[in-house]
Amino acid sequence: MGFFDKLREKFKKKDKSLETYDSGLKESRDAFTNRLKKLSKKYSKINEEYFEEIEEILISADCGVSFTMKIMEELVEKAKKEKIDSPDEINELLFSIIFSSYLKDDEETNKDLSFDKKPEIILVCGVNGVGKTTTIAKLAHRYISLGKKVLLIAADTFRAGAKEQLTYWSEKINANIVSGKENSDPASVVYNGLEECKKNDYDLIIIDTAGRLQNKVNLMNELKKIGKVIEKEGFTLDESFLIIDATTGQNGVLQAKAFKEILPLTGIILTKMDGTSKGGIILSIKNELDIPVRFIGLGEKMDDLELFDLSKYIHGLIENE
Ligand SMILES: Nc1nc2c(ncn2[C@@H]2O[C@H](COP(=O)(O)OP(=O)(O)OP(=O)(O)O)[C@@H](O)[C@H]2O)c(=O)[nH]1
Ligand SMILES: [Mg+2]
Repeated sequence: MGFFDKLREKFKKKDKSLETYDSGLKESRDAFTNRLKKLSKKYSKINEEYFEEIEEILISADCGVSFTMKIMEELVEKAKKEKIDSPDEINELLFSIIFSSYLKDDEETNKDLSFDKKPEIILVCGVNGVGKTTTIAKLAHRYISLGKKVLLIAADTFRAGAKEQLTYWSEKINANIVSGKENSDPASVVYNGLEECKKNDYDLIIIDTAGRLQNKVNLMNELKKIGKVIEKEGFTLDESFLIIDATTGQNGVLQAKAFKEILPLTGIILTKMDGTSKGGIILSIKNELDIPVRFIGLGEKMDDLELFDLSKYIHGLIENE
C-alpha cells in the first residue's frame, strides 16, 4: 500500500478534528497539492525541470530554503534509486519523505498537556496581533469542555483593551479570570492570580502576556520576573508557548528565533493556518528551530484549535473531498 492509501486507510472514519484540519487547510492544499497535481498532468515523465518546479512549489508554500533543499536532495536520490519516473509517484514519494523527515527523531506529535500535577501553568507569549488572546480562550475552552477548572491571568497590562478582551472571552467560555490595572506590573497580576489559585484549586492556569519584542530587554525582564513570582509562590511553570501567525510565513520563524533566546519555549502554536497558503511553515519551524508545534489554529471559532498531528496535517494537505 502506498503512502497516500495508508493515510486514507488510517482516517477512513472522519472525526470532527480531521474535518477541522481538512477545511482549515484548504488554502494550503490549493497552493501546494493542487499545484503538484497540475504539474504531474503537464509532464508525462519526470526530468530535471520537473524537480525544479517542485522546488518552487515548496518554497512558495513557505517550507523554507534549507528544508526544501534537504527534501529535494532526498527526493532526487530516492527517485533515481527506486527508478521512479512517473510524476504521480514522485508526488507521493515527496509526501512520504516530508512525513518521515519530520518524524526522524521519533518526536511525537499530538502531545497534549500532561495534567500530571495541579495546577498546570502555561505562559503564552508572541508579538502583537498573532492571536495570543484568542488562542488562550480556545485553549481554556478546550480544557473546560474536558471538565477542567481553568483560571486565566491577564498579564498583558500594556496594550489598551487587552484585559477587556480576555474578560470578554472568559465570560463566553465560563473561565475565571484575574486581571490588573492598565500599565500595572504584570508580575503583580500573576501574583494575584496565584493567590486566587491557592484559595480555589485550579487544574490549569493560562497567563496572557504583552508581545513587546521591540524592547527585548524589557520583555526579558518582565518574563523573568513572572517566572520568579511563580517559583516564589511555590508553583512551577510547566509550559511556555510561543504563538506564531502562520500568515507571516518566514517572518514567524525569525520571531521564534528571537523568543527562543529570551525564554525556554516548550512549544509553538501556529494560528491562522486557515487564512494562508503557506502551510509549509510547520515544516520550516521544525527544521530550523526544533521546537515542537503543539497546537494549530484553523479558524476563528472557539473549536478551531487542534493538537498538532502530523498525519492529520498531511491528510488535510492532500485530501480533496
Ligand atoms: N482565521 C483565524 N483568525 C484567527 C486565528 N487565531 C486568531 N485569529 C484572529 O486574529 C486576530 C488577533 O487575535 P488576538 O487574539 O487579539 O491577538 P493577540 O496576539 O492577543 O494581539 P495583541 O494582544 O494585540 O498583541 C483576531 O481577529 C482573531 O480572531 C485563527 O486560527 N484563524
Ligand atoms: Mg492579546
